[in-house]
Amino acid sequence: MNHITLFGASYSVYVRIVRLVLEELGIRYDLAEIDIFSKNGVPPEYLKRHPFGRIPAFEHDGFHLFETDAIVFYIVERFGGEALLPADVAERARMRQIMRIIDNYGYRALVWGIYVEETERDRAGRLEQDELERASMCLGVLEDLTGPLFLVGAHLSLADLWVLPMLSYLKLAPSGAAMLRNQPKLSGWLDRMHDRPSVHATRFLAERAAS
Ligand SMILES: N[C@@H](CCC(=O)N[C@@H](CS)C(=O)NCC(=O)O)C(=O)O
Repeated sequence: MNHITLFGASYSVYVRIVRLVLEELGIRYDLAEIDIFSKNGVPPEYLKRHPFGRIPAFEHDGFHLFETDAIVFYIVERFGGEALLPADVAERARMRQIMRIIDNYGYRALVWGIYVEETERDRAGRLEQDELERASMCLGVLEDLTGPLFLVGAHLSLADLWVLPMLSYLKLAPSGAAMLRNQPKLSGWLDRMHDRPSVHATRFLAERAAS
């Protein structure tokens, strides 16, 4: 297997997606902390790993990658993690749909629009109606797609590991927690996911502080 290094920060939702996959598959790795939000900006050395200055970046035995989707599929295919991909074609398509919904519509609305604004910019109780509606619409879409056991089908899939970090932050924000209470399938799923060792092992500092 040799050596895996994940570059990023333990507070990052995208870094956590990759960590969850590694933890679920029992793969050892090192996390090299890179703070792209430091007052000095993205460390210039890091731009060689990720020219767009985002996290995570990844290295396995001299093979370099960035972009979470590419990293995760490399890990799954290289290290025999196919159990995280539903066998059924329709379920696999649903998994990818949920992953892209959370990337394209969820990340900005839920993490930046609600969590960061309320908990880091002190806007709890002062968000505009359209900010709340954007997030709540996205949660409603996910609620409709959520299955009875996991987000998709009868087994854990990449969809669960993609959505978990963002909803974990959302739940720490007062408006986010209130929105989740209106989505019973999604909040039941989130509670069950928090019992998994991989989820516990990768908890955000803010979650540990809140517990
Ligand atoms: N498309 C990238 C997105 C990664 C991403 O946005 N990561 C966040 C941290 S969770 C980041 O680097 N944000 C910095 C920024 O928005 O400038 C991927 O899938 O890896």
